[in-house]
Amino acid sequence: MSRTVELRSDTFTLPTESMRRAMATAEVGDDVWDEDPTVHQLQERAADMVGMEASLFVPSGTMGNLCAVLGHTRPGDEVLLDVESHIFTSEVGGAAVVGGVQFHPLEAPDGRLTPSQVAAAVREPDIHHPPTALLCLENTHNRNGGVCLSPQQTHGLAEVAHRAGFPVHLDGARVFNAAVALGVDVRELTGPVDSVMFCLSKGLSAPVGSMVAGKRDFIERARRARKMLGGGMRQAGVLAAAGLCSLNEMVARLAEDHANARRLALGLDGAPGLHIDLERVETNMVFADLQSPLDASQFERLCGEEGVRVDHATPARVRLVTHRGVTADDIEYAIAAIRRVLQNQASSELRPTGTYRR
Ligand code: TLP
Repeated sequence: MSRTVELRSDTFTLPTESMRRAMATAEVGDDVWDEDPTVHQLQERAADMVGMEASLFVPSGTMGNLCAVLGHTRPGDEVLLDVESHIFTSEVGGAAVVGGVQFHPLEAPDGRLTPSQVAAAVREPDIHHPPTALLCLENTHNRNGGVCLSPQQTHGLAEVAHRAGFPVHLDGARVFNAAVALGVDVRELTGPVDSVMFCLSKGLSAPVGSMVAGKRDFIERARRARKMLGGGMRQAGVLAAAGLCSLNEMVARLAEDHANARRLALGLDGAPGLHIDLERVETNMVFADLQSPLDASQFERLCGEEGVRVDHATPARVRLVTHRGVTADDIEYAIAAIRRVLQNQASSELRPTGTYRR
């Protein structure tokens, strides 16, 4: 195999040389005792970047979202979110299991909830009802193709929640992708919400870790939740050092990943048996719908044989994600390989059924 182009996820990014150097020399302490200076530095820097009072370093985005929901709710509360959100589909129902909350999923066909939809879902105070206690948003929206919520849209949604008296948590695993794509300061996307989780370990290339940010008292509750979940790490400064490099060195370059995603989408546009909605390629993700008899798992396998790793999102949809480990040249290679897979499939479909094949 001449090369492998890894398009399954931006979670495959490897740490940079600068991260490895910073990790090797990081000053550390016991972070469960709140005595790790590098973790402190990361938490201050992260809070400042997203315009929040405080932040908390957590091992993963999943734990970060869970700490946030636990920090905002009590058992029996109801959480509004969209039906395709990562918290609802891909976090093993953790907030329901551990936090005893009830999810109230809303349909957002294009990945963006609307204020009127949220307003209509808020429960009236009534002895029969679980109290609506939290709205969760996602920016960029993973399962809807990496599309962005604008500052105005975020503001409009948050306003509904705040008027009804409950907070908003943003699953901003890729909120820096959104900020770069929209050309705004990330604070414009986090300013309207009460808490945000974002990942250091995706496009920002750190080996491990995510941040939860919000008001100081909320972060104290999230910190207790993190301890309960077993996420209290000891000399975590070794990891936080890489996270600082992510925030200081890796944000602006996300634009390259977006340009590569667009190049990939344009290069595949019109390929036989594949449909890509180019309008939805806003950041580093390309979702392609298969219109041939190939299902997504077969497509995934055939692309893998050509050295291009893609992931299936549904039985008829595949996801391709660009990141620092994928060059513009890799994109050209991937376009040619994927077109070859589709072309081979199209020609085999043309063969009459029941004929002898060597
Ligand atoms: N997403 C992963 C997979 O779980 C699908 C990926 O490869 O995209 N929020 C969003 C929007 C996410 O996309 C993810 C991870 C998370 C939260 C959870 O982060 P981790 O993987 O660090 O727990």
